[in-house]
Amino acid sequence: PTVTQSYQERASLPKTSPVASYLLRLIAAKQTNLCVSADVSTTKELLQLAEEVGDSICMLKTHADIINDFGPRTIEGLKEIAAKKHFLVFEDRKFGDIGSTVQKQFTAGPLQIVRWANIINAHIFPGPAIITALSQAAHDAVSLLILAEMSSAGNLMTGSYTEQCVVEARKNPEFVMGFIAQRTLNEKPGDNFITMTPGVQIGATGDGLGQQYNTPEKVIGEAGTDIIIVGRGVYGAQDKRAKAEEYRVRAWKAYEERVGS
Ligand code: 5IU
Repeated sequence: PTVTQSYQERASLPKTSPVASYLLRLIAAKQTNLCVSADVSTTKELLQLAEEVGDSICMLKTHADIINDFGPRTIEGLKEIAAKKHFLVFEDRKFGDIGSTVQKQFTAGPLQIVRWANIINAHIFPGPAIITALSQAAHDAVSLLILAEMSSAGNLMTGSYTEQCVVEARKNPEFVMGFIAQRTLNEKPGDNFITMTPGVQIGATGDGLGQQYNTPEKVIGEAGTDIIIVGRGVYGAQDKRAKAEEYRVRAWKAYEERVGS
């Protein structure tokens, strides 16, 4: 299965979504399986962080709705830095409503997510039409992650719920690039979903508000996931560039050891 295959090999497997293929090639070229979660509150901080860590990441994760002054300047700035530094932008909006409403949340309002995000995510608790609705409102350069597991203590996304996420993903491999989960969910031959894992920090076990942390070695090496998502571990550091590099090197080494390269 995919845990022993390189990112490069996986990029050209059949039924891989176009955005997934692009991301896998980008990861291989930049040698980074690190995504930084930019949970900052102003456009200035967001763009500064993107510049600082841009060379070390394959993806920047945003929460556009926590940026006080989010607007055209944020969008243009993000797009420019992402193009210059070669990373994708993932808006962690976690859609979770009926199809008609998520289409509006995705394309309209003050955030206009469809205009700037390469990757979005959704819960499937409203039923599978959420996937169809988002895919209809999207264009070719957008791909979806299904929220299959969470990192927070006592969360309810387990067992048959998680399994159902995989079932729905397999029905839509052109649009669904993978999962947010704590372990790889590629179980059947032919599965080539990308798993991205939040709840990663070196030297901390939690945040006192439910968050639970693992190390890059644990999630990439042992749990077989593809990308670590790190927020406070990076943006909370004095030297964010150096910290991002530290996470990149550790997560990349864990990947190389896992695939045996
Ligand atoms: N995030 C999680 N856990 C999850 C999901 C999303 O932490 O299961 I789904 C988000 C929340 C935050 C980032 O934006 O990932 C992690 O930030 P820290 O590394 O600062 O804990």
